[in-house]
Amino acid sequence: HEVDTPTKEATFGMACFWAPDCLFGATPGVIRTKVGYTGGSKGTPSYHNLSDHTEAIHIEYDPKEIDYSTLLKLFWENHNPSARMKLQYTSMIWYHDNEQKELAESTLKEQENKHKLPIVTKIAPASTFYDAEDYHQKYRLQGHPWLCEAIGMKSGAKLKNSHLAARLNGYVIGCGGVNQFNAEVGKLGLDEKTADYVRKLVIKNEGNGLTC
Ligand code: MHO
Repeated sequence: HEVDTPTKEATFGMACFWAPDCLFGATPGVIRTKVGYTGGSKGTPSYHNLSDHTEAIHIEYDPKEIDYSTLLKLFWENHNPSARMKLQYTSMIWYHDNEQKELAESTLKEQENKHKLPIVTKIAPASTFYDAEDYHQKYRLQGHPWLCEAIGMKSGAKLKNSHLAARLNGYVIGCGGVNQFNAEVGKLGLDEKTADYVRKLVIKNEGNGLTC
């Protein structure tokens, strides 16, 4: 089941991009996610040759269902903005408009008041986003070949642009939790066997937190 609705974009750097792909993928109001590289000045980065780019999550969200402040809250709560990491894993907010810029700046100030350690997060305008290799897209979902086959998405390219794949990529590691899964499963258009397969994983992994 795919969703065709007007969306807005959000882009964050939160260290290894597999984890936020799961987190945001299972967040209500998020329509699609993809992982990639951005923020640098040199063209065509790849996983083994990032040059001056950073791993990033790109989110398409429905502004009628979720606002940017909620996405920012998830951003701050789900990585360590004080960790001094190499550029590949640095904490970043790339804003897409002035409203996002202002919200990012005001939440950064809040974080500075809350944390003892300095916040290293940088805020910058969004620039070219280079999609990561297909094998990085919906990485946790790709760890379940039977499930990918069952939803007819064996290729990373299909997974990358799919609402259903974004959701399942979160659910397989327990993001969203079983109550949300049960409330939403009817809309996802899964057959019974596939729904049961995913539900078992949500129950098993709920509360485990994000893994990378
Ligand atoms: N833990 C993973 C990180 C990969 S991430 C997409 C690894 O060590 O390969 O950077």
